[in-house]
Amino acid sequence: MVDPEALAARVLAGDRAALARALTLLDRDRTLALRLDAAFGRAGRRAHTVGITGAPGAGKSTLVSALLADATARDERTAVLALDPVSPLTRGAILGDRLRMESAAADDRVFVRSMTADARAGGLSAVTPLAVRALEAAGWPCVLIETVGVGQSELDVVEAATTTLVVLNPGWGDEVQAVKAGLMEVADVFVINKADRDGVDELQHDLERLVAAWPSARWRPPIVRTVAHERRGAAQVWGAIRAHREHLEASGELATRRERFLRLGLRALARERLEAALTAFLDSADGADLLRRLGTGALSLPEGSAELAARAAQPGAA
Ligand SMILES: Nc1nc2c(ncn2[C@@H]2O[C@H](COP(=O)(O)OP(=O)(O)OP(=O)(O)O)[C@@H](O)[C@H]2O)c(=O)[nH]1
Ligand SMILES: [Mg+2]
Repeated sequence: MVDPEALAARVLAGDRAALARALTLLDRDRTLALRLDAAFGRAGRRAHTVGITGAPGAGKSTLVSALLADATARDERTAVLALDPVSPLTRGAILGDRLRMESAAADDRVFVRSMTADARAGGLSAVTPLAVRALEAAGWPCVLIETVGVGQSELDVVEAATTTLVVLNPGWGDEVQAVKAGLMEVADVFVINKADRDGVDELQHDLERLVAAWPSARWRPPIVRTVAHERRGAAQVWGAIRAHREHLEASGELATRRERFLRLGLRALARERLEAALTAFLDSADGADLLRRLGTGALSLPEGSAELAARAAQPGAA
């Protein structure tokens, strides 16, 4: 049996092993996770979270490694959360990333953790805020969040970050325009990675045109060029992150970003509760009655679903 208060106290004291354990338990034992989170929330600590998104293979993990190296050289502490949606197709590649990044984690100024959750069930959306709050409680001032894949739930997660980096590559053809379109909206900083390749100026030009067309009141995302595997441009990316942070503080938007993050957590955890309540109601005698009335045609599907929603949400339902 894990004592949540004792574990939370160790996390708050900066014990790395306790933090690793708490993160493992988050997705395995949601009841315990919620008790840990209550203790973490009371501590009131905050981190700057940096979401890193982009098409598969854009160089997100390599960029994270470069950012870690640059931060450590300045003696800054940085945590990394690598989020893997459960997908049998990508398992191999993700494992490779994990091993590469975790080799950097021998340094006590770095904490790297990958977490897996079923994105289809919205698991990623619930795990992310809980994990970020655990890292904040442990005193990590900055958390880099890398997601794999560009599905809606991954985008939600990244969008809940304080600053979102969108990683692009030169020479992308029309086939990726659709992906790019989904990513553009969430960008606070554009990173042109693989700037050692042809087509950098063209991509920069396209991005500049895109940004110029945005409403003038809106933050203009800086465009930074990187060659991540050579660590080129990492310092400039940190500079852009700092500039965005200063903008958020000066404009008062920092509070809005925090609220966006908390909303994500609230919705994801509430959705889990509602799902559980729906299942419990359908499995009860009242649920069987509802299904029977639906089966005989006494009730339509819209009527049945309205009744289900209303009755499952009642305290003490089922
Ligand atoms: N030429 C060049 N190659 C790079 C650069 N950055 C990364 N790569 C290579 O691009 C490949 C993909 O890099 P990753 O960092 O795994 O990309 P990712 O975006 O994390 O990929 P997923 O996690 O699978 O979505 C690797 O072979 C890297 O070595 C760069 O700046 N220039
Ligand atoms: Mg990766």
